[in-house]
Amino acid sequence: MEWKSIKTFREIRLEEAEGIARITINRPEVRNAFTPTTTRELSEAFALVRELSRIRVVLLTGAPTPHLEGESREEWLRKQAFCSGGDMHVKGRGGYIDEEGTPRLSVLDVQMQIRRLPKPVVAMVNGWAIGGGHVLHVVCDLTIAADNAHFGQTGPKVGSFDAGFGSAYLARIVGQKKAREIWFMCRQYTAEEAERMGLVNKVVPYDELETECVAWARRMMELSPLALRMIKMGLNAELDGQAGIQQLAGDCTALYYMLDEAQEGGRAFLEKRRPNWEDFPLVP
Ligand code: 2NE
Repeated sequence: MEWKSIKTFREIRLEEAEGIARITINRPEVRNAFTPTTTRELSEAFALVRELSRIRVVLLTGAPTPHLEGESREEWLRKQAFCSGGDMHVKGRGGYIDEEGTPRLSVLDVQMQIRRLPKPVVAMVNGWAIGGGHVLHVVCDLTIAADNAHFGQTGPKVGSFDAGFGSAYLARIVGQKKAREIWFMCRQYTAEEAERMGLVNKVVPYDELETECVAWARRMMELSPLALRMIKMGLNAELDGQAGIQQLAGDCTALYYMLDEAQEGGRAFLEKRRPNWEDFPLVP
């Protein structure tokens, strides 16, 4: 893939190729932990890819560390990270402190954006997916993991937790007992274990990760974008209460506006006449 930058950021990269966007958290020196700057940039990137109609699928991943001299492949693989959650260096009272000194938990907004994005988002998990980084892959529509990846929550060990999507939605994926184990024990799980519990869709060798994700993206791009969008919103609506129904209903309204029946209502108002619904019989 010939990835081309869409926009330059400080802590992430946003690129595109052949209708696929690739968003990369680019802080490999701290296992791709996020700061308020990272989450602000992620929000901007997801907003941008939402607007770009040529983008049909989004991949989310972490930047690799450079190879150090004398470092074996195993040592290097062990370091690679998708995301290790909030940056503990900037965690203060009330959240993660931004450059102006304001505490923020804006990763929750990023989670919501991923769930609401009307396009599939694939977590391309190239290593550690830990803490808030684990939650990021959980909220993606699909997860493809490299065989070096490890998964887990650390919150109760480091003075944090995510009782929202990070717990409740996790339980919908792996079941209540397993979700409670993941949070109450704070253990790490291999990619193989994660696949067995339904937490990831597929595990592949590290070197094949991007090829596999691109193949999945291309497969989805052969299918109806609107059908995928409505399925995503329907799957969310079942879990998200009235907010989920509102999202699905919004998409239904957009579809309704494309019908002559809806046009007739608007036209009749502007022409100061009664609308004529006779031409639009309901199908059974
Ligand atoms: C990810 C993990 C398991 C990797 O272990 P290892 O042994 O491969 O690396 P190491 O030596 O721990 O880390 C390498 C460097 O990255 C930094 C470390 O401090 C270290 O820096 P140096 O000593 O080389 O200078 N680093 C790694 N993760 C970091 C982080 N999250 N923040 C700042 N620096 C980090 C291992 O590193 C690990 O367990 N990391 C911590 C994971 C964690 O507890 N994350 C926060 C969870 S809470 C959260 O994310 C959250 C939430 O619960 C609710 C809402 C929002 C966020």
